[in-house]
Amino acid sequence: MNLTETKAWSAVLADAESNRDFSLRAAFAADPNRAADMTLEAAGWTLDYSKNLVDAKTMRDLRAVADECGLKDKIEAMFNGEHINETEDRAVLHVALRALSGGAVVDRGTGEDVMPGVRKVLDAMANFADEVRSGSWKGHSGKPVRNVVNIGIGGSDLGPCMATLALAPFSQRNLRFAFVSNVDATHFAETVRDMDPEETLFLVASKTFTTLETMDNAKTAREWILKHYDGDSAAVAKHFVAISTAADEVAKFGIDTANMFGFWNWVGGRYSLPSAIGLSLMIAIGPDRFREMLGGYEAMDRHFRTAPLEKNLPVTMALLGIYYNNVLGAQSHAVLPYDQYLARFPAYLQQLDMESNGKSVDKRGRRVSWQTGPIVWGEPGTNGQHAFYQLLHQGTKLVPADFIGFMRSHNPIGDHHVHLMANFFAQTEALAFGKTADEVRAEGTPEALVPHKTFTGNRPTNTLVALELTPATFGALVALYEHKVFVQGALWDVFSFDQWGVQLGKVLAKRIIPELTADSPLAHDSSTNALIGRFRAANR
Ligand code: G6Q
Repeated sequence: MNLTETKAWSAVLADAESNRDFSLRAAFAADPNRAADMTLEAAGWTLDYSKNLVDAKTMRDLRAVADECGLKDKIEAMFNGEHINETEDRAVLHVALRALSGGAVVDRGTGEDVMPGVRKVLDAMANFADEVRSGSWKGHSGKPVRNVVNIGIGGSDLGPCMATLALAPFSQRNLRFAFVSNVDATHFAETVRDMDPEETLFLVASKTFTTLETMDNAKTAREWILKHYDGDSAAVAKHFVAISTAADEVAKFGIDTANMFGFWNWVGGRYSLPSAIGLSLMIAIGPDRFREMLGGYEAMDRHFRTAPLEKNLPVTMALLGIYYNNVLGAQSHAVLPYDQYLARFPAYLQQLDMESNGKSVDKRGRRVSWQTGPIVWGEPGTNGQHAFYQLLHQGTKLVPADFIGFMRSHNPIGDHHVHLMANFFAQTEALAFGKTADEVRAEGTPEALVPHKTFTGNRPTNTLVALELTPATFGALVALYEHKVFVQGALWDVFSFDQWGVQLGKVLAKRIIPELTADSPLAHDSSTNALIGRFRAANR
């Protein structure tokens, strides 16, 4: 059942109708407990959702929609290892990667408890990470590693890249971490430009080990190493490890499968940061901190699975998003972290959310008549304030936004953190309450300027705060968004764990590759033919 088929959905629509003139100013004035009543806690995080365009009744009705859609059962189906990724016939068990304090987690398709494998890989990663960190893992010429370069793309890049930056305060600073993803050779060339091959370790991260971009970059990296060592192929084993589910492909590439860290087809790429795909992060912060991160993930998983819907952070954020997306017509959702360490978090979320819920057929393959996933975007504060916040404050679009901040800074220098957080608090206040024309006039503003200086307010935000950005709060934050995406996909009745939409472009690119270097006649449309012709002419 999708959200529009529930009885409660008509109540939600009726709420929106009767709340047409909803005003955050009026709602806060009428109810001194609004903020307290609309604040939730879980896994080190506080969510204040009081600055949203909803009242208690709308929230109740939204929760009723979730109930009618069988959300609780759907959550259980995921945690219980059922094959909820039906189009690929797979379990969706990224939650098992961090279920370290519990017992067995069984893949219902194979009947296998996945936890022994999870623990085994985690231990192998820890041993390897310790060797690299201590300098006992040596390159082919006997030098310890100084540069760790992850080669991967999409889910095999965005998570570790984002997380290695996010947890930099906990990382071993004599090691340098870099991420090469783009098939554009510039990415590789510029990344290794100042690196000494003898001190460089490549982690080739690819679930399938067949991805074009990753294989191109990995081959180029291998050539770069071999060139340095005059073709001595024994160097490969010392400068390359693989992270993959495909041992045969890894062996074909020439990496010793003893240096391979496995994961499983029940881990989706964009959910794979807590698997071996997080090896670069583990090398950066060490196995203990990595386990603290998994603990944070697990705390949010437990909360998601057990907390009643009205106290449930991922569920609440998902329902609010649905209200804006499906009722009030918002097309996008902004994520605005007020922490430089989370600079790549919006990019990471773009994949998590848009690849999961950017679908337009329901689980039975019928075209949906309701909106699905929003466009997710954002930048770290305060940079965004000096760029696109104008539109957030005075534009014609409804853009619900999540503001994410920390009470304490890892770099308590001068007044920076006070200034940062003053902006953080000021923005959601300004967005919610605006400034009326009368208030502008009362400042003596000339009448002609009054409309330009008026702020309508009523622009909805969530505020998410934690004491500090730590491995645990970081893990909990990622899990919070994973589960938010899950809830939305469940109510939209789409398959959130496949990504068929990325295939067509890949297939067409494979067809065009030989055409770019040949002179054969072209049989595309006239636009594509002409563009390819231009490329051929420039590269003759
Ligand atoms: C993520 C997607 C996708 C995937 C990349 C890389 O959920 O499946 O982004 O992670 O295409 O795939 P490989 O890890 O197989 O190289």
